[in-house]
Amino acid sequence: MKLYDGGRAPNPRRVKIYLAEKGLSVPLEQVDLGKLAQKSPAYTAINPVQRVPALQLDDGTIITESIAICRYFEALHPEPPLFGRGAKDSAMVEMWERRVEFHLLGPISHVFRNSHPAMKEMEVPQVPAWAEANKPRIQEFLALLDGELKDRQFVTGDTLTVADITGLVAVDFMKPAKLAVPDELKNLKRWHAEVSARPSAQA
Ligand SMILES: N[C@@H](CCC(=O)N[C@@H](CS)C(=O)NCC(=O)O)C(=O)O
Repeated sequence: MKLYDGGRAPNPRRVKIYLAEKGLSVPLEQVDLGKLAQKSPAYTAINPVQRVPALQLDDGTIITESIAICRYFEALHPEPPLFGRGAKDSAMVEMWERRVEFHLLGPISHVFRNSHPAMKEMEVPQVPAWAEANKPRIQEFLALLDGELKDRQFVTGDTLTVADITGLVAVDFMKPAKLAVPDELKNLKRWHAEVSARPSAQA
């Protein structure tokens, strides 16, 4: 088995943090995004969508999409549960993971990909206006999340889940996207400091 990784890229980082939280280790193979290796014929044969991460199983099966990869490991290693336990809890984790992915990580990525000069060859065409359009959406969702975190330690309750992992990666990705969390969002800052202090955050 091996995981096709992309250095500091946010999506493979979600999987690496997840694996660290589970205490699992998987051999990594680097795909050099700086050299557009994800677009090479060799990698396109692995993932026709030309994105990382991708997990290759020993029988040759390829699983892509960060959450699909995490779910594969969750089924094999259910403890500690990072996708919730039981019908209601699992639905809440899924709901929050998708909210964080679609309303935070996605928009931050749009800003980064459409405004950063280093992304010129990867995001074709770059649309600076789309970067600008996403900025207020990010701030709106951060404020919403800050309100939720007033009474909860983690995004969905009192234990860490994949929703926190996606959230951590998203907030850390704000730095290269040249975005900042406003100082008044104290609950969000407290949560971010706490999740960042976990050894898994080093991934
Ligand atoms: N929905 C995918 C997103 C994967 C993705 O966008 N990966 C980025 C790195 S964070 C990538 O490979 N980008 C290369 C490109 O855009 O050419 C997931 O959840 O894994």
